[in-house]
Amino acid sequence: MSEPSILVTREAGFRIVTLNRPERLNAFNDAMHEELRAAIDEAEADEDCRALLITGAGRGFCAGQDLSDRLLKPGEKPVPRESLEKYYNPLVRKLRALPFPVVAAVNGVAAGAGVNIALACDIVIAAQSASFTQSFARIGLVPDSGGTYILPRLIGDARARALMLIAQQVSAERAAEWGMIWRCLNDKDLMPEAIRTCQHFATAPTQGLALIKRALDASATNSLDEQLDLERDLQREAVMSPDYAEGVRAFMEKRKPHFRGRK
Ligand code: T3D
Repeated sequence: MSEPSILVTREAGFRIVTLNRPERLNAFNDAMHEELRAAIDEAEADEDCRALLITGAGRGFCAGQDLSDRLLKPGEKPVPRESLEKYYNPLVRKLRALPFPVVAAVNGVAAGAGVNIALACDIVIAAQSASFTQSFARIGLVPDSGGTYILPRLIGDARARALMLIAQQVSAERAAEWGMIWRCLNDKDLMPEAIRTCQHFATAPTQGLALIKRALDASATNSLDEQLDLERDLQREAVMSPDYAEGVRAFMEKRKPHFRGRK
């Protein structure tokens, strides 16, 4: 039997999903997409799951689409590819909409869709040896998986435009300096810190965090007026949650809160 392309570890309150095609720097083929989708759907269906950690096996995080699946034989005509519609777009939409935080622990090289999938996660932490390459222009493609939307919003148009048109590699350190990712850490500190972050989320007010994700996602296109209305609506929901009541009670009693999470 062949190795699974996705490994899932269940921890208390969160799951670790490892992209597992290290010989291809964890590039996506259809089977890996299917397995990742199933792993994320299962995490979403489990009310005890309050955070997801995505990382890669071996020296890479993810090299985007497996190009060996795209090699045409001499004389063969290109065929339309539905990979964005079928896999990459639903994946990015799902990561943004999950009702709990998603942490990307970028352990090594990330290229193509691999970069933009990491950037679609809520918290991106990278090892010092990791790098990010919008490699699409090297092979005549357009950056996808939300990259042309998310990257300029993170680092501004000038840097995003150059990175995408020149397809130059960016080190994890530079990415952190530019605000493209949350943190760059020594390689040995990456997984412990990513796990600590998920452990924090595993006891956090998850429903409130899900509302924060919704507010931030909407802010990219809303006017201030629309955003104020949205904050009002989301806050109305948050105020009614048992976690808010518990948060206030714990604050007044000077103790740690016991949040219910997704239940
Ligand atoms: O068609 C559609 O569905 C459209 C959708 C597209 C979405 C996309 O993601 S397009 C972008 C695809 N990805 C790339 O263009 C990146 C290709 N990879 C690279 O540029 C480099 O490998 C890296 C910059 C990521 C890393 O370079 P380096 O020097 O550290 O490693 P390497 O030696 O190039 O790669 C190591 C092995 O992984 C190597 O195999 P080998 O020679 O040891 O047998 C290499 O061929 C393999 N590999 C790396 N990336 C891919 C890959 N094999 C297949 N597909 C890959 N994307």
